[in-house]
Amino acid sequence: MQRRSWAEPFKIKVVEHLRMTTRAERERAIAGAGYNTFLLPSRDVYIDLLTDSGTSAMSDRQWAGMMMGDEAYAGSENFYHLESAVREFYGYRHLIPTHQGRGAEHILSKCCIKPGDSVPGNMYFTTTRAHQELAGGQFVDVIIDEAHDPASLHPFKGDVDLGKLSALIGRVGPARIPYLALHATVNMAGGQPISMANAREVSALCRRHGIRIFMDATRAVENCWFIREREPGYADRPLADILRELCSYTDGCTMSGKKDCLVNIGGFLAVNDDALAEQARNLVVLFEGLHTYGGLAGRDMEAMAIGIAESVSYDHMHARIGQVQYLAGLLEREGVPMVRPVGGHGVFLDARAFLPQLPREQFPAQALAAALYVDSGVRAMERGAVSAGRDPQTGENRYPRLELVRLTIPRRVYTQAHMDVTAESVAGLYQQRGRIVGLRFTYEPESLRFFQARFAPVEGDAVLRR
Ligand code: PLI
Repeated sequence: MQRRSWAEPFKIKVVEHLRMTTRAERERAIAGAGYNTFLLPSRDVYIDLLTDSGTSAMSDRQWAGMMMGDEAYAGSENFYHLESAVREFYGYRHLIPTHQGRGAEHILSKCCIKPGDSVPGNMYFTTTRAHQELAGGQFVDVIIDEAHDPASLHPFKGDVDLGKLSALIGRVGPARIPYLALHATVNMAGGQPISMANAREVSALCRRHGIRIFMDATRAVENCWFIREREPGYADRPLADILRELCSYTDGCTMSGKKDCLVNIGGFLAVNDDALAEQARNLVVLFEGLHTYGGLAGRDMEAMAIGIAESVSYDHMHARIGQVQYLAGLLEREGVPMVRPVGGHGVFLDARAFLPQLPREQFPAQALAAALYVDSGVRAMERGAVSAGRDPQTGENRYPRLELVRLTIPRRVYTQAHMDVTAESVAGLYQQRGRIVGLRFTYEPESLRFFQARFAPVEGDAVLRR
């Protein structure tokens, strides 16, 4: 069969110059950043794969929409545009804008969680769990076991384990479970999707017990692309239809608009319940801003409304996930260990298999991310024990089974050649993996420590020996 390449459904109108650095400059920069890629100034970064959050390139239509910002304090026209986009594409009745996803998580947690409650979810996310714990709740992981195994080829590794959920309901009783947090796709598992069948079954189980479901819809459209590709009965359905069906099994969502919605800032809470919406509006005015802007400028809401409509385009999503799969394919050919199947928003390197010589206490994923930066100026992110933090009860480090380095692909930003350079650097490091040195903490912040922690090599003064 003749090979047909995929390509982006856009062309480039504006370019942003990047600074190339030498290895000596990068060695100084990473030491200055305490071997934490979050602390690197972006001017020292060549290809920035730290995150896909807020790093998308907006379209000309979105930029035109920015000019239509109605910056009224109350009742901005752009709020109504966003409200109708959320109603049309996600199907929820009430929209409460927030400055970004964690603002929505904060308000939802405060509205619903009482001290001592259990909050089940298909794997934790850092900010989500932090807000659940801040409200006095305890996160309980109910994802299927396959999600914790980087080598499992399960097509929907984000699925909820109904047995684990039922056992929790039996143990604590439904009255102590304010809601289930359903992530679509599951970031910390490697961008793994949930299946529609699982969402349907989880919804039936929760409804039987009167437990609400709130979806983390941050990358739900990416999830819908996987449902279309992998789940029988969805191959010919528009992504917009699949999204509406997925949302119909839930009672609302928190959203970081900085991912699927293709904006640089913004988020929202959306719910169906009138009383909960009223409670949330009362809180949003305390923490974010008036309920018709939630900390956003009118122009930001307009860009998000347009971005939502663009995000459900099949051609957009096919190219977006196609680029992630392209990078994964290059690495796979070189035998680089990674989470499989490849997820929606990035390639997640399996740092334990990459660096078997480093014990968990030396944070292999943190060390690998730092070494990658030194080698090529590619910035990635640790998603392992540093991100997992300490158990609030025991104070001990949490060591999740997954110790990953995330190469996260911003939407509509980098070219295939950037992916080639990234793959060459990762593959080269894999061949010289014996030169990578473990790290120890020199400063450990109390909450969400991965953002600001500082480290030093456990021996010598380099994370990547020459
Ligand atoms: O960064 P925020 O506050 O807009 O959103 C928080 C957030 C919530 N849920 C999920 C699944 C996320 O991935 C998420 C943020 N993610 C970041 C920043 C990331 O780099 O993945």
